[in-house]
Amino acid sequence: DLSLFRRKFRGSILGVLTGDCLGSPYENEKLSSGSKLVLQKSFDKLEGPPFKAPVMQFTDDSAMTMSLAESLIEKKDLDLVDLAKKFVKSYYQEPQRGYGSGVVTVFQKLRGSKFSDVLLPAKEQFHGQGSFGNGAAMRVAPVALFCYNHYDNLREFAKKQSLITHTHKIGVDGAILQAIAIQQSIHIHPDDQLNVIDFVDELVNKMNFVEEDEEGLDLVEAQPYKSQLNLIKKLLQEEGEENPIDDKVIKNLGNDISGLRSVPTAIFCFLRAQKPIKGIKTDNPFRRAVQYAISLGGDTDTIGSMTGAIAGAFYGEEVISPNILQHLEASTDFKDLADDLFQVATKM
Ligand code: 8NA
Ligand code: MG
Ligand code: MG
Ligand code: MG
Repeated sequence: DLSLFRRKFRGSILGVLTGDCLGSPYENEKLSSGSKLVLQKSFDKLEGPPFKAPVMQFTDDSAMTMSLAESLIEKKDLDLVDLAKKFVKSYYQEPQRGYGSGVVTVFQKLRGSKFSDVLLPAKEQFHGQGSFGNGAAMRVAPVALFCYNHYDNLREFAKKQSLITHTHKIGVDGAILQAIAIQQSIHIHPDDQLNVIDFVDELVNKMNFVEEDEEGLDLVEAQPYKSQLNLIKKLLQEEGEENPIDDKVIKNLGNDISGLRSVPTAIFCFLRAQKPIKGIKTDNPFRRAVQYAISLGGDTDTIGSMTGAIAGAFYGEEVISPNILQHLEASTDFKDLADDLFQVATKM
């Protein structure tokens, strides 16, 4: 059913934008119960009757997603030199979009070396360790969509697009995991009852191979994402509506700028929001997921955005309030990008 896939493509890309724009005002906060109420009210207001207000700006998460989508559409393939050029061009046009402090060095070196080796600057980050930030994961949605019917390509493309900025195993595997989660969501019909434990088990199986395939650095945990996914399962089995243990979720899964302590959190938020969550008053499961992700605090724009990408891919665009979209910067451009990506991906 192609029209369902088209709606899922739009849902995922607009999900990136929604979580980013709505999450960024809370970046680095630990939300008190008062702030959580403010968050609830701001969602209510945005969803309600149209009103005049300046649009909410997107940040690096959506900017880099846009570059990746544009490159895939234009080249009908993953072209790392073109992608590096698009990332750099977009950064220098709008450097104020809240980029990570490390990644800016990569952009400077890429431009300074005239893109002679697009993989070198990222390798030099953090004394040769590479970045473990969530920056490669936060932008990966277009790869998941482009490769929605080709699992091997998805793994390879998710990894390669990471290497322009993130070479640390944690940074790369976070992007692969986020791409796989989006792809799984695309292939489940939104009217079917989602078995959240099966969803995680499938991720565990796939990440088992991903993490086995690669030589680890000196990580305490040999398969750290697999461990976090097993924690997700435990938390899902423990949590009831009356007992959302936010502190426990934050402590176990994390809410920071590293891939390891943000990608699994986004997946958890999507799955947890299948059921009501105390303090989050909405019947809309997409909103519930994104609002919950933001309410956990920390890297709110990025975790909100990654949650939105997965949830949007599952439910499709109709679950995202058009009233909210009207308040988001460039939302029609992002919708058009999703359509162009759909055109290209369905011809592959
Ligand atoms: P990045 O590659 O610059 O990584 C982000 C940060 O993580 C770096 O600045 C370092 O502090 C730290 N880091 C990453 N790898 C290592 C390492 N190997 N050793 C020591 N420290 C390391 O940026 P990114 O593209 O991964 O972006 C990640 C996040 O930063 C995103 O949320 C993005 O929006 C951005 N950001 C976050 C904040 C925030 O404070 N939450 C603020 C502005 C921007
Ligand atoms: Mg951001
Ligand atoms: Mg930011
Ligand atoms: Mg962020």
